[in-house]
Amino acid sequence: MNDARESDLERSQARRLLKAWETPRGWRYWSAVNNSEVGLWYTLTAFAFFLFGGVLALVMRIQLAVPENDWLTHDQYNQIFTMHGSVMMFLFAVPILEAISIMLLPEMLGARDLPFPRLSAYGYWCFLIGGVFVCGSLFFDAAPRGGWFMYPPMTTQYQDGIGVDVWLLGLSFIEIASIAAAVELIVGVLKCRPPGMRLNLIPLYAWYILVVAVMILFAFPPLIAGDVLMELERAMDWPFFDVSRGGDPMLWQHLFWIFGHPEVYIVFLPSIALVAMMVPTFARTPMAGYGWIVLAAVGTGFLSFGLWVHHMFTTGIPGISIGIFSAASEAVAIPTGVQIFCFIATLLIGRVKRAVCLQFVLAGLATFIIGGLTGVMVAIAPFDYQAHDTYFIVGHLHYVLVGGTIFPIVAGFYYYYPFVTGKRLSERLGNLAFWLMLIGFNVAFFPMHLSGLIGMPRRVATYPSGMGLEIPNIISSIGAFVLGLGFVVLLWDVFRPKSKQPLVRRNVWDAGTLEWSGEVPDQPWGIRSIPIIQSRYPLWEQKNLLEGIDRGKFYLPDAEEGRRETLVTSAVDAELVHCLRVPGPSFLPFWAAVFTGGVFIFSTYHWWTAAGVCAVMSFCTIVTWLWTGTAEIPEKPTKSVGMGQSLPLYVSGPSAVGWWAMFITMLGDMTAFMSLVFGYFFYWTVHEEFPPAEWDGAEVYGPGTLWPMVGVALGIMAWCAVILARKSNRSDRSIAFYGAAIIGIVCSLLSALALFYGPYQNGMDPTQHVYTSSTAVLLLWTILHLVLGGVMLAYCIARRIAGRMDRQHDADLANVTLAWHFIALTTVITGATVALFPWVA
Ligand code: HEM
Ligand SMILES: [Cu+2]
Repeated sequence: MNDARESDLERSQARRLLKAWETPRGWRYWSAVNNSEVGLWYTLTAFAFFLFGGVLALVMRIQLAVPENDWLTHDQYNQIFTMHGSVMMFLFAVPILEAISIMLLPEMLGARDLPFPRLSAYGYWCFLIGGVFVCGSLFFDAAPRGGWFMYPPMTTQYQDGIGVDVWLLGLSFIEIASIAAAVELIVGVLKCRPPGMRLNLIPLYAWYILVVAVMILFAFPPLIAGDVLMELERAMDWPFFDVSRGGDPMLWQHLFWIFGHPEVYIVFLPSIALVAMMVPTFARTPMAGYGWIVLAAVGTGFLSFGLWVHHMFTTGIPGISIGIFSAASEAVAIPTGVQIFCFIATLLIGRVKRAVCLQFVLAGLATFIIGGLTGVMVAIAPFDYQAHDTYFIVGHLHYVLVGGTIFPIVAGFYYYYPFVTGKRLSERLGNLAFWLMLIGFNVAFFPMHLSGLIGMPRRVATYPSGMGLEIPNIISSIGAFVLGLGFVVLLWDVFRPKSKQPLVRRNVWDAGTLEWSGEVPDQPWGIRSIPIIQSRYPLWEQKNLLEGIDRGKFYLPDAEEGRRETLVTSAVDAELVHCLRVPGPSFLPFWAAVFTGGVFIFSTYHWWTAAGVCAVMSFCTIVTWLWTGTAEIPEKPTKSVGMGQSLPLYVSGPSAVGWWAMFITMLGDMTAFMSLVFGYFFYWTVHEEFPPAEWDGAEVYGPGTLWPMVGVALGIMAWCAVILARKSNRSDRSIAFYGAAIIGIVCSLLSALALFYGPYQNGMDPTQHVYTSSTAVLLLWTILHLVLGGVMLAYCIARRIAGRMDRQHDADLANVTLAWHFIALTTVITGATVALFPWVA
């Protein structure tokens, strides 16, 4: 081919590609689902919540500036600190890191998009709606007042109003969005890498995000389970935390901190991940100790699940637990130290270039280390007895959180600003913002350690004069405003007009990782063609890479059919598996989120009819979305993806990303369920007689043995029918398929009915005692899953009738079968727990 014809071809390919990936215009812009749009909205929204939380912090510091201040009432102050903590943790720290990942990860992996763009969009809209709802409550004097960890019985028996429900339902709704993003990110890292990018070549950021997303998957469900229990207690009077009926508030503390401690690392690790991308760039050398960092990140993730009891040292738990958890807490300093040493080593080996980003990175590491040291102090139980619930803790936690998340995120903000906008932030203003923030932060938070040691408790609206608390408090308040000023400078720098400033050149920082291969201004396709990767820093080490990418020399240079496509590769070696067609813009995720939000929001006010209507609407929207947007049968079995390769357009079972998403979701689901089971056995350990024969003079009835066992038997039959349906579909015996699927539906519904009938017939009263309520919650959970399993089967039947599923194209059925393995397991565990365990107990 001669040059002219070649460039003609390149141009028409690029035109088609652009058309396929075009961002919708006008009001349709909001139907976009592409990672660069959704990631950007997500980031900006999370940042807005940060500013809101920051303003609340300043309001608190005004109140606390002088002793015996009555500017705020105690009740207002309670709402404000609760909202500050909850907003910072749930609406800022976790979402912003997921947001940044949604935006950056595909670019780092040379993918056109994440595998489930509509899921990201759904997660975003859920986050926005839930966040506005939770924040809005503050303006109607309806905000939660129980602190960010909402301890019962205070929040179940001693607080009026709907504040606690706003917290439980609003935040559970947002946690679902967080889990959705986690699923997306795990599958993204494992399955959507460019060919050749084996696990040991992936950017460190992707490693960290993988670890964090897995942590979210196992940390959030226990909290959701706790939320379910507390909301059931508040709405239906099921006494999980009510001691007078055998409940125990300690279960909440366990579930909360099984989530709460990993949470600290969930927000810390992704920030460190940003640091791990910036350090090599500014040191101009690959990161030292890649393997060590990965091991340390994985190790931190594991260890962080074994530390939660250090938040409960003062609750009267046995000395042996205190000893074990105290030692484990100190141990986590080791992997954290390893990572920090690797960063410092890299900076020492390299030729460091000065930049505001790097200043923030270093400030973040130093601040985090100080917070880590006070952490080592409070992990020693006798010291914790003194410091617990004082301002020493407030000092400690902010050193960790601000050093571990805020400074690195601000650094990342400077670093990736040109990536997103094509413009640069000013180094001069950046320097000013840096010093204001660093000095302001230390002036604000260092004195809190002292006021805490003097004895100032946290969560108090004011303090008496004459105890030596005046000076540290006024200094703290001044520091807080200096810190705030630093953010004002940053905001000014972001919003000041930059139309005169020329666009930056491509790869402004001369970085080595793939996200910087993007053109300036950025093109919606992400990357012109997807290269083969052989190095951790391809832009430094692979010759002529950019030229090849731009000329469409690598994979997927074209969109012949006008569809959005990306590559799916194998999890370990990143060998090509299939060409995935990802869905384009749609308002369905938006409406699905609106209706799901309605369910949670109306439930807060106990408007059950409206909530029910929303539930039906959200179900219909989600089914439409799945029906039209997933597992579509392609017009041809394979397509050529460039470089002489041809790949299948449809796969099902473990090669399909949908299968992975289902598997991961079910792991999270199972974790929530196991937390409920944990609750049941926890109550067994705290009671001498469990189940009790009688309580308060009345007999206690359980669910009996017969009907739960019938339920389990029917559940297993349903599961067998599902497997049979899968087999029959594969061998194209359609009568057998329909028959088995219908039997599956009938059995699953009957099984649900049997699980309900046992307690009903025995006269079990869930409000009577924690035994009956914890039995009832397990049954309820299982019944809901069985019904859902039935609905999934009905969906498969409809798909086959409509010709959207057939013998080879059976991804839907493969995923439903996978879900059924988990549903069957849930049913068996529930049966064994509620019906058989009482015999041995
Ligand atoms: C912007 C500067 C900040 C200031 C001036 C500030 C100030 C405060 C103050 C004074 C309290 C104590 C309230 C009390 O016990 O009475 C507090 C609590 C808290 N802060 Fe901050 N904070 C800031 C940033 C952050 C950030 C970035 C995070 C998390 C990422 C955070 C998370 C928390 C949490 C979890 C609590 C505990 C709330 C509770 O006791 O329920 N803060 N903050
Ligand atoms: Cu902890």
